[in-house]
Amino acid sequence: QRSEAEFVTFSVPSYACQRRTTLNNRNAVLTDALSLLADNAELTGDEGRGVAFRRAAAVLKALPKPVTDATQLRGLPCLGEHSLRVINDILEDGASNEVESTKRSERYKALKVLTGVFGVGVKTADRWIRAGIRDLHGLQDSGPALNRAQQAGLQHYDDLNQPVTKAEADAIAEIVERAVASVSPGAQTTLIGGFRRGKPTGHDVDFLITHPEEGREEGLVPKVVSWLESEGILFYQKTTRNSYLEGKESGPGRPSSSMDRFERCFSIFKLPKEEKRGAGQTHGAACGPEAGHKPWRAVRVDLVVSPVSQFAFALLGWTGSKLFERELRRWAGHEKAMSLSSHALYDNKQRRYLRATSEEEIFAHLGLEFIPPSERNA
Ligand code: DGT
Ligand code: MG
Repeated sequence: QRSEAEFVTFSVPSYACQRRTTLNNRNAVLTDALSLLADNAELTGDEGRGVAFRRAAAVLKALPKPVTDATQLRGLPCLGEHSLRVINDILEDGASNEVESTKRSERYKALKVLTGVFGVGVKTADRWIRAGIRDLHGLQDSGPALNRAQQAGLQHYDDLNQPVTKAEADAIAEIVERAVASVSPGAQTTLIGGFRRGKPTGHDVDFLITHPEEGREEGLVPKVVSWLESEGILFYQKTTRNSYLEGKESGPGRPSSSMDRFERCFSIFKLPKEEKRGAGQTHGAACGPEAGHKPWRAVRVDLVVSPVSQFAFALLGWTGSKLFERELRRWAGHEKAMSLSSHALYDNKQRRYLRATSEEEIFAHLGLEFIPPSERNA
């Protein structure tokens, strides 16, 4: 019989943005299970339940030690009945029936595969499944009209579902920096998203571009895109223009939730394969199974352009993790009566915008201790 006193008990604050969450997750078995249930909830349109599982997983990610006994979790925030049941099952039996049967379910598998196609969201996948399409072969054969993004996604499904490494992200950063420098000298490019948080891999590579002179960043995306196109680097791109000011004119003066209105480009790069990228040494006959294949690999790249006056907000908003962002906005709204977006911070009581030129200042406005990117891995 072990007594409770032998167990470490944990204590964590309830908002993820109040916690330091590194990539060193000591409870991956538990958080993987909860993340899978979150995925499943989101794939079936139950966003509320998805967030609940994500919050529970994030609490476990912040713990300094592996959980060995459910009594250690007493008093922890965000662990609802359902999450606790799953955690208990895994601690006691090594697995959760709910997680295992979800993983095996035809619907989950089909939703995972179909939403794994670039350009396919939950609604589209759901419609296809109801039409009897279960996998990529089904998709190819039965041929529902695919848009340009989805065609690109299907064509390079394997490439786009193979994690991007940090080395590949750095190679892409070099290309993007070269493009930006040639179309707008003085403009600055910052690696954002998961790679800024120190992740070793990602599903895409995200960049934030700005120019130190306000206004000079306007129209930058189309110029960068033309440069990349002339170099034959783009396989696919879709540019959306900045609509922040238009939104402000037609609507109320404050930023609306998480909707983003930056000039933005969703793209797929043709990244030369490593042996072609390196010091110029090619291996000739040693190319093996890759011989005769395309000499590049498809990588998803997101470019976002922000005016320098909004840069700190854009940087904070695009560094993630997604849950960390969501929690920042929830904290701002519920605890501070403020509205935070990737463009601005509005104080609802003072009825004014709070300026900031660094992430540190935004945390200070929000009454939060500064959390560096490497500790935002909630
Ligand atoms: P990854 O790419 O899967 O390794 O992980 P992340 O964290 O880079 O995730 P990603 O690339 O989907 O997005 C990067 C961050 O940018 C994410 O944490 C939240 C933010 N973000 C992504 N898409 C949007 C958007 O449409 N609007 C806003 N406001 N933020 C976004
Ligand atoms: Mg990313």
